[in-house]
Amino acid sequence: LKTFEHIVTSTNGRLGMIALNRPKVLNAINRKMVSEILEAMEGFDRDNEIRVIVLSGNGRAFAAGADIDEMMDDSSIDLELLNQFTDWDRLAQIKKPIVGAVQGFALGGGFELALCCDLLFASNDAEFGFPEVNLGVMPGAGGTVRLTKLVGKTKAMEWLFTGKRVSAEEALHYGIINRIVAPELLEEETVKFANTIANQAPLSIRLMKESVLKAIDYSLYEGMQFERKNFSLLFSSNDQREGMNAFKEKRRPNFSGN
Ligand code: CO8
Repeated sequence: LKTFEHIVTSTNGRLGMIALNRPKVLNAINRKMVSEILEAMEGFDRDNEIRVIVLSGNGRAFAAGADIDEMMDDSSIDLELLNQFTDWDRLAQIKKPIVGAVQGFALGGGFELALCCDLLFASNDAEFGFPEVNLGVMPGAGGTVRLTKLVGKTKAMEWLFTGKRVSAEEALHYGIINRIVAPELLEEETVKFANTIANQAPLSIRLMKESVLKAIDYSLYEGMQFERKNFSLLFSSNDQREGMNAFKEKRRPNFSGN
C-alpha cells in the first residue's frame, strides 16, 4: 500500500481502511488530503480483494472542516482556476459502499465528507455542523445539497443559518447516521458492521448503491427505469445463480463478486 502524507490506509480482510491523519489540527481537510482520500478510495474501488471502504477520523475529531489556513487568502479567481471540487465529484462516483466512523467533530468540509459516506456510525460524543456562516462563507463541497436532500429544507436551513452543532442523538433522529456507539467501541462496531456488508453479494450491493444514489436525483419514474436495468443486469452474474441455487439446496451461498 502507498504511503500518504495526510491519511493512513490499510486493509482488514475485505475492508479498505482510510483514516484521516492530521490530529493536531483536528484533521482539517486541505486539498492534498482530499486528493489522497480520492486516490485511496479509487484504489480500493478497483481492488478485487476489497468489498467495503471504511473512513474514519483520528484523535479528537473526524474532521473540523476545510483547512482555514489554506483557503483564507484565496480569491474567487484562485478558486475558479483551482477547480478543487471536481475531486468531490469523483468521490461521489465510488462504486463500493463507504462506511464512515465519526468521533468528535464533523464540521464544515468534515461534515460534507461524512455525508459522502453511504452509512455512518458515530460515537456518542460526535458533533455535526456547518459553522461556515461564522466565517462569512458557506459549504462548497455539497453541504447545502446533501444535507437538504437528507433532512429536508426546514432543518437544513436552521442548521446552516445558525451554524449550530448537532449532537449524535439529534443526527440519529434525523437519519444522518445509522447508529451511535460508545467511543471505545466505535472502531470495532464499525468494522463488524462493514464486514456484514462485505459478506453480502458484492454486485447486489454495488448496483443497489448506484440505484439508491440515482433515486436521490431522479423522479420516481426515471428511478424505477434505472432500477430495473440493474435488476436485469444481476441475472448475468454468477452470484445470482449461486444465491438462488443455494436457496434451493438449503445451504449458505458463497458469493464471488462476479
Ligand atoms: N482549519 C485549520 N485549523 C483548524 C481547523 C480548521 N478547520 N479546525 C481546528 N483547527 C486547528 C486550530 O487552529 C488549533 O490549532 P492550534 O493548536 O495551532 O491553535 C487546533 O486545530 C485545535 O483546535 P482548537 O484549539 O480550536 O480546539 P477546540 O477544542 O478549542 O475547538 C473547534 C474545536 C470548535 C472544532 C474549533 O477548532 C473550530 O471551531 N474549528 C473550525 C471549525 C470550522 O469553522 N470549520 C469550517 C471550516 S470552513 C469549511 O469547512 C468550508 C468547506 C468548503 C469545502 C470543503 C473542502 C474540503
